[in-house]
Parts: sequence; structure tokens; C-alpha cells
Amino acid sequence: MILHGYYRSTASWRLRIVLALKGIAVEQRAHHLRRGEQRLPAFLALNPQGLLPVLELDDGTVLTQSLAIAEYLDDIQPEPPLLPAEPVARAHARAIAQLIACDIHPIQNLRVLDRLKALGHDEAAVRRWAADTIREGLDACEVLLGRYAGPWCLGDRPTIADATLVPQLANARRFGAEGDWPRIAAIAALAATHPAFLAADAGAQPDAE
Ligand SMILES: N[C@@H](CCC(=O)N[C@@H](CS)C(=O)NCC(=O)O)C(=O)O
Repeated sequence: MILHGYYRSTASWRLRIVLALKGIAVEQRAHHLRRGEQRLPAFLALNPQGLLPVLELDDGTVLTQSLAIAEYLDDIQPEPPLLPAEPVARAHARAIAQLIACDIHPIQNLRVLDRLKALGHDEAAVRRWAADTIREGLDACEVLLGRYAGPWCLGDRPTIADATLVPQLANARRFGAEGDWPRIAAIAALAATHPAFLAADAGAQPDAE
């Protein structure tokens, strides 16, 4: 399989974590977002949305949307599971992942920030937009996580929630979003010692700059 991604793309990073947790080897192909390679015809032929990541299967089937791809990987290789076993905990894990993937990340995504700049907002205002969006989302995430037993988001093993949360924290650092997030900080500290999270880290990728 080929994972089309970019070292700093947090949606690609989610999948790198999932692949590493499951021990699934893929070929990685980088598309430089800052150079606009996601808008080249060859990439648009894969994903007409012009968004990373894309997973290309061995038979040429193309999968898009990181959370859908993560569940596909869980379907083809159920161990270790990406979701807790208990139905309510499964819903909580999906909710944390969607809080980030649906309600934080798309609002501070590259194309949105570029559009704000095109509308005349200066660099400082655009960075503030991103920081405020991330801080507000992570404030809510911290409260929700406080309701669930750790040490990971949902119990004693990483799930799709952790695979989505940890990359988003890199965007928080990048845009200067800060908050009082002890539960999130403890998960980040745990991830910093976990081989799958270390292997998936942006800085560990061949295309890292
Ligand atoms: N909901 C999509 C989001 C994908 C996405 O926004 N990817 C970003 C990188 S993290 C991207 O390709 N951005 C390119 C752009 O904004 O032009 C997913 O989860 O796969």
C-alpha cells in the first residue's frame, strides 16, 4: 500500500500512528503542501479534494479521509484494536477524534488560512485565528477527557482518539495555542515514550524539513 502524505500533515500523521500501532508497513509518498503539490493534476486524480492523506491499496483502490482510512486499517487488521471494546467508550473515542478532525482541524487548515490571507487578513490575525480555534477546541477536549479513565484518552491503550489528539498538539505548538490541559499533557508525555508515536512523529519522517 502507498500512503500519500506529508510530514507535517496532521491528518497523515494520524494514519502513521495507526499503521505503526498495527505494525503495517506501507510505502510513503510525500506531497509538499507548502509548494501546492496537493493541487497538481496527478494528485487530484487520486483525491479530487486536493487533501492529504490518501491510501492507495495494492489493487489501485484509493481511500480518502483519515478517520475512514483508520477504520479500514482496523477492519483489515483488528489487532491491536483502534477502539475500546465497550460501546459507550467506543462512542467517546470516536467523539474525541471527531472533535479534533471535524471541529478543530478543518477550521485551521492550510487552505482556510490561505483564504483568510487572500481576504486581506495579515499574518498575525491569521495565526490568532488558528490559535484561538485550537485553544477553544482543546479546552473542551480537556474537559471531556477528564471524564474518562486514563492514562490514554480512553483507558490503558491508545485508540483513534490518541492518534488524532497527539498530531493536533503539534499544530497547537506551531500556532502558539496554550491552555491548562493537564490530562492532555499527560497523554502527550505518554505518547512521547511510545514507539509507534515516536516512529510516526513529523520529525522522524524522510521528508521532514
Ligand atoms: N478531513 C480530512 C482532512 C484532510 C486535510 O485537511 N489534510 C490537509 C493536511 S493535514 C491538507 O491536505 N491540506 C491541504 C490544503 O489545505 O490545501 C482528513 O481527515 O483526511
